[in-house]
Amino acid sequence: MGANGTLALSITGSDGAGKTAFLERTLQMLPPGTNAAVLTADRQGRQDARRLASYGFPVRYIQVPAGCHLNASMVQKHLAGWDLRRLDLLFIEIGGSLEYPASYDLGQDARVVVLGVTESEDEPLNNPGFFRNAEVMIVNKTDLLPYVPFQADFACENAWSVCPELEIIRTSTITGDGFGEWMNWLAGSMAAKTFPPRRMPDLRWSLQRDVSFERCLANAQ
Ligand SMILES: Nc1nc2c(ncn2[C@@H]2O[C@H](COP(=O)(O)OP(=O)(O)OP(=O)(O)O)[C@@H](O)[C@H]2O)c(=O)[nH]1
Ligand SMILES: [Mg+2]
Repeated sequence: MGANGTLALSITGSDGAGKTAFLERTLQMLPPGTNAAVLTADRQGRQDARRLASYGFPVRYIQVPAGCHLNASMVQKHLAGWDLRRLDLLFIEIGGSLEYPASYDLGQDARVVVLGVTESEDEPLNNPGFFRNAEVMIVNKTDLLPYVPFQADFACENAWSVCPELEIIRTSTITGDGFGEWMNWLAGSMAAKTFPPRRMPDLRWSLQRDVSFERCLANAQ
């Protein structure tokens, strides 16, 4: 696993797509000794953070006030006190109720978008912000495919029309299907981060473009 770099991944997708369940299984499958941490961002409700905290990794909740967008300042503020030089992996779950334009830069290395098979195949066209600029799409809840009319191939075509380079992995957090492929992607991406040598997640450019957290909070009050 990465000994010299923090891989920061954002996890987006609609409400209920299975982002937290996906992260739970991922945390369970991480090789022993992996230093991982999780941020969960939402308007309200710490439930996801509580669920994720039971896997032995540090978890923090970012409450995004009404009228504010999640931004790199908020992420940075919630990293305070964590030794990022020792961190292999940072996951940022972005609640489905938060707007997520493709232009958002939270300082992450890669964007992962989760699409549940209980959603529409048109989701990539209806909500392109989640999919454009993403590296990986997780088609989740594949255990339900025999019971829902969802056409996975059609959803993939729609996603590729928005983001041609998108890598697509089909998973079920219930059966564990696809998690071998996902964990391989993760291991490869972590290994790629070991060169160049470990650096802090680069928030500089993101921070310059953000409205500051404090100003946003003040406006929201
Ligand atoms: N059948 C099935 N259900 C799943 C799967 N993954 C998640 N679920 C269920 O889908 C529901 C929503 O899962 P969550 O992980 O809370 O979804 P989320 O995307 O984190 O939702 P928000 O944080 O509210 O945006 C829960 O009841 C999960 O148990 C899956 O692979 N198969
Ligand atoms: Mg969640």
